[in-house]
Amino acid sequence: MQEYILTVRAFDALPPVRFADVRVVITVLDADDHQPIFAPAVYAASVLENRAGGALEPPIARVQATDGDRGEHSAFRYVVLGSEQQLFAIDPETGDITERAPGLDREVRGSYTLLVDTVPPSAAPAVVTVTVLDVNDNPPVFASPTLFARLSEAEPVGSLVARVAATDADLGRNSQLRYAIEGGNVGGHFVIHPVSGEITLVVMVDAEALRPAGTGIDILIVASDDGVPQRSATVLVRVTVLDENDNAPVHHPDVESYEASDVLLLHARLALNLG
Ligand SMILES: [Ca+2]
Ligand SMILES: [Ca+2]
Ligand SMILES: [Ca+2]
Ligand SMILES: [Ca+2]
Repeated sequence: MQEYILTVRAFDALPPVRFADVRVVITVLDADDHQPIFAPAVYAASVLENRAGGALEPPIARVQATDGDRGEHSAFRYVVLGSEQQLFAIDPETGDITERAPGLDREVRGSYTLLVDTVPPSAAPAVVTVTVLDVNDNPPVFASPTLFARLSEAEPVGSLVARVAATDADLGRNSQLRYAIEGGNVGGHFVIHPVSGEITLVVMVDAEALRPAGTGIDILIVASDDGVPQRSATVLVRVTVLDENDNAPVHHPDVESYEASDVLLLHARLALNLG
C-alpha cells in the first residue's frame, strides 16, 4: 500500500507570526485497474510422443503472467482455453503445462497450438505451440504377407524377379527401411537391393532341378527400419519357376525320319483328302 505523508503548516497573517503543523497521511487505495499480462506471450515446446503424461512427467512448458495491481487485485489463475484442455492440463498456480495421460500420438497429430489465459482474463492470451516428436513405435508394413512372382528358367542372370516395398508410419530414421533376404534362398539364386527392394537373379534356375520338391522357390524378405529399438516385418516371395523346353526331345521311331516340311506336307495332303 502506498502512503504519502505531508506536513501542513498554518501561519498567522500578522505579527507576531506563529504557526501550527499538522501531519497529513494520504493512503492511495488500490483499484483493480491492471489485467494480467503474459510475458513472454509466445512459447514453443516439444514433447516425445507416447510419454506417460500426467503430473509425474516434467512439464512441457511453463507460462508466466503478472498483474500490476496489489493484493487481491493481482490474484489470478491459469487456464487452457478451448478443446485442447482435454489433452493438456495447466497448473492454475504455477502455469506448468502437462499432457494428460496417456501420451500423444505423432502419427495422429504432430503439433498443437494452445491458447492459455488467466481468470480473470489477461490482456491477451498466450500462445503455446507444442511439437510432438517422433518415437519409433510403428513397424514396417507390407501390403500383403505373400508376394507371388514368376520366373522362366530361361531368364538370364541380372533379370528383375520382383520388387518388394513396405511402408512405415514413423518419421525420419524411424521410417527409413532396408531390405534383406532372411531365408529360403536355396541355391543362392537371388539377391535383393537393400534400398529399392528389387530382387535380382544372380544364378540361373533349373526347373527340372526343383522337382519333385516343387515348382518354385520361396524367399523370406525382411524390412527393417533405422530406429531405436529397431522394428521389422517380413514378406514371403513365392517364385514360380516356369519350365522351358530346354531338354532334347525324345524321338519316336515312326516320326523320326520326317523333316518338318514333310510333316506339314502330310497334314496338308490329309486336309485336302488327297491321300
Ligand atoms: Ca488486476
Ligand atoms: Ca505413434
Ligand atoms: Ca518405424
Ligand atoms: Ca512414431
